[in-house]
Amino acid sequence: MLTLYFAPGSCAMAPRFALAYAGADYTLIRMNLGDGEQQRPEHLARNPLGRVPVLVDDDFVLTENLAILRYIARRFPQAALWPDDPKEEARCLELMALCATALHPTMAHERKPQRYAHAPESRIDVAAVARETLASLTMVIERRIAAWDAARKVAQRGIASNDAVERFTVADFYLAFFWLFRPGASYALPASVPITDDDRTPAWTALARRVYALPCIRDICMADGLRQPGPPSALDNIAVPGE
Ligand SMILES: N[C@@H](CCC(=O)N[C@@H](CS)C(=O)NCC(=O)O)C(=O)O
Repeated sequence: MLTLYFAPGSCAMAPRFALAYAGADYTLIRMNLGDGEQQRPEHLARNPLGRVPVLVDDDFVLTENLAILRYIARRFPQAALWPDDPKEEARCLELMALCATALHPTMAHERKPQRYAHAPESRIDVAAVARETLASLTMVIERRIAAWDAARKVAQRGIASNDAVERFTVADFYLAFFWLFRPGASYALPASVPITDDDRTPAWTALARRVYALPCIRDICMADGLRQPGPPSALDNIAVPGE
C-alpha cells in the first residue's frame, strides 16, 4: 500500500500532483506543520529531518522529493512521467536538481532565516542575500525551462500528429508547485485571488498553466485552497527561444 505524508501548500504537493496524474491508489496523510506534527517521534522515525513529503510503499520509506518523484515515475510507468530520450531526461533531472538543491534551500533562507543565523541582524542579512539569489535563480530556471521546451517540441515533431498528446513529467509537477511561490508571487493571498502572469518568466508560467489546467490537479488545488493561474493572457503565445 502506498501512503504519502503531506501538508497542503508544501513541496509535498509535487508528489501529490504526480500520484494524482498517474491515477495511483494511495492514502494521503495530512500533517499540520504549523502545529509541529512533523517533529513528533512517529514522523521522525519516517524522516529524521522532520519534513514532508514522505512516501511509504509497504515497508519501503522514502524521503526527498528528488527520490520520491523519480520513484513515482518508475512505479507508474503507464503514466510516462519520465522521458526516454537521454537529453530530455538529463534536462528533466537538471531542473529537478535546481529545484531541490538551489531554489528550495534559498527560499528557506529567505523565509526562515532564523534557521541559518542566531543574531537578529545576521538573519536580516541572510534573508536579504537569499532574496538577491532568488532573483537570479529564477531567471536561470526560466532559461532552462525555455531550452527544455524547445527540446521537447523538437522531440514531438518526430511523433505522428495523432500521438502528439501533451506529455507531463514529474519535473513539470515540481516546477509548477514552485511557480506558485516564485519571487514576486503573492503566495499569501487567498485562494479566491487568481495568480496573474509574470512577464519575467513566460516559459515557467506557460508550464504552470498547462499543469494547473489538468482536471486532476485543479481538483487538488480547490480541495487545498491553493491559488491558481488566472485567465490565459498573451504570454501563453510567447515564442520559445530557438524556434
Ligand atoms: N529536501 C526536502 C525538503 C523538504 C522540506 O523542506 N519540506 C518542508 C515543506 S516544503 C517541511 O516539511 N517543512 C517542515 C519544517 O520545516 O518544519 C525535499 O525536497 O523533500
